[in-house]
Amino acid sequence: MFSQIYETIKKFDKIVLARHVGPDPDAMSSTMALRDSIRLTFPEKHVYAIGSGSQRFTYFGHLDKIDDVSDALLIVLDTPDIRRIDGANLSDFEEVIKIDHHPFVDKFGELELIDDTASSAAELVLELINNTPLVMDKGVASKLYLGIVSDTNRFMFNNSTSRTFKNVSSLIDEYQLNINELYEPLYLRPFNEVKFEGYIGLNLKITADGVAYIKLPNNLLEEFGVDAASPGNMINNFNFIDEVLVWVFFTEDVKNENIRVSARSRGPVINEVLSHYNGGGHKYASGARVKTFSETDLIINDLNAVSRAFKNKNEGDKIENK
Ligand SMILES: [Mn+2]
Repeated sequence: MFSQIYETIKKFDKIVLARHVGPDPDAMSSTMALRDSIRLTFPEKHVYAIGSGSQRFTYFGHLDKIDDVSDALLIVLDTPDIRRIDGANLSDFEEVIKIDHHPFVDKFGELELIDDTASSAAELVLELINNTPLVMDKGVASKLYLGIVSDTNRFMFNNSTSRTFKNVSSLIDEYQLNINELYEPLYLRPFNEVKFEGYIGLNLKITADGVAYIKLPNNLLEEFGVDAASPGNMINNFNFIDEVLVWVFFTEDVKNENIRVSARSRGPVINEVLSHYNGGGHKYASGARVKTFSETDLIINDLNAVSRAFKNKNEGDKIENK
């Protein structure tokens, strides 16, 4: 698969890289790093990383604009479903490649490198570069490192395996990465975000089934001077709360006229629940979008049900093991 992808990249003069809407560091990292690597390998090619920009991720580099995509190859990264591709219309392209680590949703590429045991799309790009003549430099290596760190939540999620550690170890070694320097742009944040996180901690509600939730209307975001993406970016900081198995933030997004749903779990599988609400993602880290806050009560109910089932099963297992 690696060499097939490489051969296809080699064939095209114009290459566009896209990722999912509402980008996260892995989406940014994997597209920007692969773009830079293709440019380093084939300086004569025209390579573009597209999608809506985000002020938070400028340290990954600049996004590109392209109007005419005729005869171009599209590479979609970190995105399992067609409807979440940001800024690219599949039928406009000559050929499409998918590189992804989410559970399979839509088939849309002639070539699809899908591995949901990989920690991140960045890790797959790293392996693609390592197994083909594609070129890496310190800039590419730094970007990939940040994508992996972010999608594994600093190697805490169970998608970090010995494979991830081996990949990262050789990356640090070979490119002499100063990882402390790299963390600063990724994790530095303004004080108002910390205060907002404090507000969430003070106001989370926890159901009898171990589901923690909070509804965050726009006026609250304005009061704290944060945006609709902020809660989703701090949700991993609410892991390992004794009383909580599943936690979910509902954030009003006035720009897109919907409610962003971000959910995490440390046991119950939650992506199936969210797939019923225009969402999806990983087993223990998923998101969705709904139209109104009233729909969020249905999501809480459904999450209660999977959390309850998980608890009951665990209790059952414990009794059987006695
Ligand atoms: Mn990812």
